[in-house]
Amino acid sequence: MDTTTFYVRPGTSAERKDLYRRLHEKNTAPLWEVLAKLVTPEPVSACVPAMWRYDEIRPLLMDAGRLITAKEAERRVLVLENPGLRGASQITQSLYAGVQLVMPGEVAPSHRHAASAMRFVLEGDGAAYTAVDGERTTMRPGDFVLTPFWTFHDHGNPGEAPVVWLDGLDVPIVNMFSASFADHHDEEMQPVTRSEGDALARYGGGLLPLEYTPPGMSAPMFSYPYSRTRGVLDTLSRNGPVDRRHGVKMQYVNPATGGYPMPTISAFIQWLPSGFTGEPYRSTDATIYWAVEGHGRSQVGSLSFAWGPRDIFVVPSWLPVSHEARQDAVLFSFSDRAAQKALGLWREDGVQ
Ligand code: 1HN
Repeated sequence: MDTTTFYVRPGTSAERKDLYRRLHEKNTAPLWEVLAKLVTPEPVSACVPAMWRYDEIRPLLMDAGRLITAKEAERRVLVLENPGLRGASQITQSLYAGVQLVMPGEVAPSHRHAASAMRFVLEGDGAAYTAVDGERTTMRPGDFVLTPFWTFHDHGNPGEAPVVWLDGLDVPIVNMFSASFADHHDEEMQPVTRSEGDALARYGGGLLPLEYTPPGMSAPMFSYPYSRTRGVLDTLSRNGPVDRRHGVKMQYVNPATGGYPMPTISAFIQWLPSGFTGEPYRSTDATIYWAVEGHGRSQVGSLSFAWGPRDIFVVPSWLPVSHEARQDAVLFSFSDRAAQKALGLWREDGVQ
């Protein structure tokens, strides 16, 4: 099968060109001139493989910390711009990612928006929090934290050390549908109405409130603490199986539905044993990886990314990726798999 073209563009003539000019004047166009670009036999993406090294990004983020407050910026974030999508605030065609800093004593004011957001905490002394729906959640390194669709959220850092986390949002999806709404809370910090840990106990302990019916499409708990996640990986690293492509890979779950934590965003955590040399894999969900522990190397298409803790890299749709670990390693990742699966679009493929 020819995988480069699905349809060959016809030749042209003076008469055809004249028709195209007349079509253009009436806001119409010949499909046969663009069909090969519109319908490709395999995914074609402007998103390219790329890597951001934390030790290069962090000094820039700290400079931003001196030059602008979280309050003035609303959110003090360095957007991770895919080099193939510069200026679009996109790390992939469908997702936004950034690195956010909240300095000691700062508050990022309470707001809400149609976009769903996830955070993965990189550094901090365990004092900072995100407040969602009346409950504050402490942000510790490795924690996976949600701020689902239209929930008020503010961040605060009463600690002594800067807190930094990775933000992932479905902004490009929301804007593709022209479905963006946003507003501010009346107060800079939303009132606390539930004590910390309430949602985790209520929904995240293998139990649910009696005859619970999920009120929405997002997980009712907002935090997946790394201490728990790491414990799971630790047990499974001994019990296996270790997949030849993924190592020990688990997905974050909405405990009320068994589905993904939010309707558009899926997130994953995987453990790779020391010496692991994974086989290539590809899928239609372009994926952002975040190295949490250990050192390794990932082959993404023709590029090879050597990573260590807190480095970020992105794998475009349908490009083969394979991972190697020099020592026991943990990778966090997220993608739009939830949205693609809901629309019946998602595909994966082991690559020979
Ligand atoms: C946002 O609300 C946050 O709440 C971070 O921390 C990044 C990027 C685009 C739009 C909204 C936050 C964001 C964002």
